[in-house]
This record gives sequence, C-alpha cells and structure tokens, in this order.
Amino acid sequence: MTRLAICPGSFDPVTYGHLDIIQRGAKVFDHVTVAVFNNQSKAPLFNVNERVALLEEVTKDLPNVSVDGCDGLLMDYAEEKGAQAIIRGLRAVSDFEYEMQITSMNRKLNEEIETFFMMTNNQYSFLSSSIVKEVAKYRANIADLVPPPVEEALRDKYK
Ligand code: COD
Repeated sequence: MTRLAICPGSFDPVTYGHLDIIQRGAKVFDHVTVAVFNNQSKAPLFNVNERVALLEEVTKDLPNVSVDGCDGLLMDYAEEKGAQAIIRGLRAVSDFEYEMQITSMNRKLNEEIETFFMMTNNQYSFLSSSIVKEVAKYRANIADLVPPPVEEALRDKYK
C-alpha cells in the first residue's frame, strides 16, 4: 500500500522552513502532496498559482513530492486523494495551541486520517513567510531564508 501524506499550508511564499518539513516528510512517506490553500484569514502576496509554481520549482529534485492548489476543506481534499496522513511543522511552543485546535477539528471531520507533527531544524525555528515578506519589503538579504527562485519572486513583487 502506498502511504500518502498531505502537507497543507498557505506557503505565501515557501521558505527553507517549509522545505525542511517537506523533505523530512518525503523520507518517511511514499508520497507527499504539498497542498496550497487560500487561507481566508491571511491576505496573500502571491496567488495560489504563483505559490504552486514556486513550490514545484523548489521541490523538483524530490521525486516523491507533488504540489497541488486547493480549495475547500483540507480533510475533504485528503479523503478524496486517499491520504493516510497530514504533516504539519512545529517551530516552537507558540505553534502548539493553534495546531491543537486545527488537529482536533480535523480529527472530528475524519478520524481515519492521522496528523503528524515534525519539528523543524533549529536554524529555521524563527522563520515564517510573514517575517520573510516583512524584511524583503525593505530589501534586506533573504538568501538564507528562502530558495533562490522565491528570493527572485519577492524582489519582483517589491520592486
Ligand atoms: N519550520 C517548520 N515548519 C514551518 C515553518 C518553519 N520555519 N514555517 C511554517 N511551517 C509549517 C507550519 O507549521 C505548517 O505546518 C506548514 O509549514 C505550512 O505553514 P503556513 O504558515 O504556510 O500554512 P498555514 O498554517 O497558514 O496553513 C493553514 C491551512 C491552510 C492548512 C489551514 O488554514 C487549512 O487547513 N485550510 C483549509 C480549510 C480547512 O480545512 N479549514 C479547517 C481547519 S480546522
């Protein structure tokens, strides 16, 4: 049986922190689908197609990773794909409360699909898409925070 995990998020845009979790997930599961959602509570800088394209570019060397743009409920999507698991990244204790809420609700929606949490590499524990956008806006050096195609896309947005 092929073990499929969904790695959901906004990825606006993808950072080295996201990539760390995707790479770890790809070592454990047969296939990982990165699912890019429009998070209604966040006003995105990149549209879903742009975010998908950047993720495809930076994961192209991972043969068991694919990327999909998604709408609606995560658990509906996961069920439709026949996934066994959801992967989420944890940076710090502060992530835990939000993740617990989402996971409890998701479990209520579908008890069969398990959520797995993975701790990020320490060097990315402070990293978020919001922080990257904030500093990119002021043209700070972001080379060690995001892969080169993302750096270029951010420069384009803020030029
Ligand atoms: N290191 C490690 N992991 C990280 C890092 C980092 N530096 N930065 C982010 N991550 C992890 C996050 O913890 C998360 O697991 C993933 O990477 C994606 O992060 P974000 O910030 O891009 O995505 P979120 O948290 O905004 O995603 C929220 C969802 C889109 C998954 C959520 O809103 C959702 O499921 N939406 C679909 C609608 C739905 O089903 N809603 C009901 C949920 S209760």
